[in-house]
Amino acid sequence: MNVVRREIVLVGAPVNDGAGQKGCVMGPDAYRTAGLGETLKALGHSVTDHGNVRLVHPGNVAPPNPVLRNYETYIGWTRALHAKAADLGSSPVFPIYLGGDHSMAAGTVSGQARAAAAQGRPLFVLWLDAHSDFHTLDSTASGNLHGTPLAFLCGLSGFDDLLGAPLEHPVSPENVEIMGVRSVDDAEREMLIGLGVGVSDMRRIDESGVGTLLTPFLDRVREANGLLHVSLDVDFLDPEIAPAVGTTVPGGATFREAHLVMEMLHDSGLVTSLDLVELNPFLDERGKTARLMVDLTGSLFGRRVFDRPTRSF
Ligand code: 6HN
Ligand code: MN
Ligand code: MN
Ligand code: MN
Repeated sequence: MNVVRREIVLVGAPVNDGAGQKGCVMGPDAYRTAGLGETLKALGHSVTDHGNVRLVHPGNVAPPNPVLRNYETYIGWTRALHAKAADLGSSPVFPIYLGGDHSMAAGTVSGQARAAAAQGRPLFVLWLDAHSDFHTLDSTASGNLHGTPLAFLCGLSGFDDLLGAPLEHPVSPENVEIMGVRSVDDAEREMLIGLGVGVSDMRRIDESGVGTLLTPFLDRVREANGLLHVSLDVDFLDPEIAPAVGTTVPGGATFREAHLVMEMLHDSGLVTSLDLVELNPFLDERGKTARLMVDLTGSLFGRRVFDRPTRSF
């Protein structure tokens, strides 16, 4: 089976203000250094690096909750990345957003959702993460805004400052699947259940296997003629294989579970945009995590051991 040649665009999003620790700002360059572009080209794709998106500071905006950290830069990054993603989503390219902490997804996914709506197609989101990132600006206790983007994207209230108006094209909660979670706060759990967001936590993955859980979601995307955005948080992976993240939680996806997800996503042909988030190169061990993330991206773009059966009987 031949790999479908994609026109890939790399977009750096050196966002760090949503995380509790410094270091994600170096993420985009770590992916470049680890050979992301070369890996994708070797698979037969074309790759163009658009460089890094620049933050446009929105000016003074009073935070609705005193616990929020760096509220104004969350607004600035969301607007800048929303505009970039809405633009890229309206062309036939495949954008890969190189983070940057997960707060960047408020911009990338809302921009992709705008572009999807313009094509009359629903956007589905696969959120691969140890956390659900489903806090509102009221419910967050840490004040770290990387814990909030998925609630914003699903249209929960209180986020109107981000784009300066209510979110026009929220992602429908039933079109979201969160996989790999093992750390959910009480307030998040109630909202996830109330809205019917799909959650495959690690316990379900242990019992059923990632493949069994992923298949029905991909079937739904296909039946709805949807577009699929994948948001891959480094902490989806077990910290033993991916230490370079500030929010490690034990018991994450194994090397093979993660590759199988990527391989199945590739074979589905449904994925149209990707975030690689939360890589903190300052915490890495000689580039190990950055290289694994590049490798996983390679699987998403068609790398396989054999491209056809070795025998016909
Ligand atoms: N991430 N639920 C915790 C909080 O601070 O709200 C952790 C959030 C982690 C966010 O990993 O992208
Ligand atoms: Mn996350
Ligand atoms: Mn996480
Ligand atoms: Mn939380």
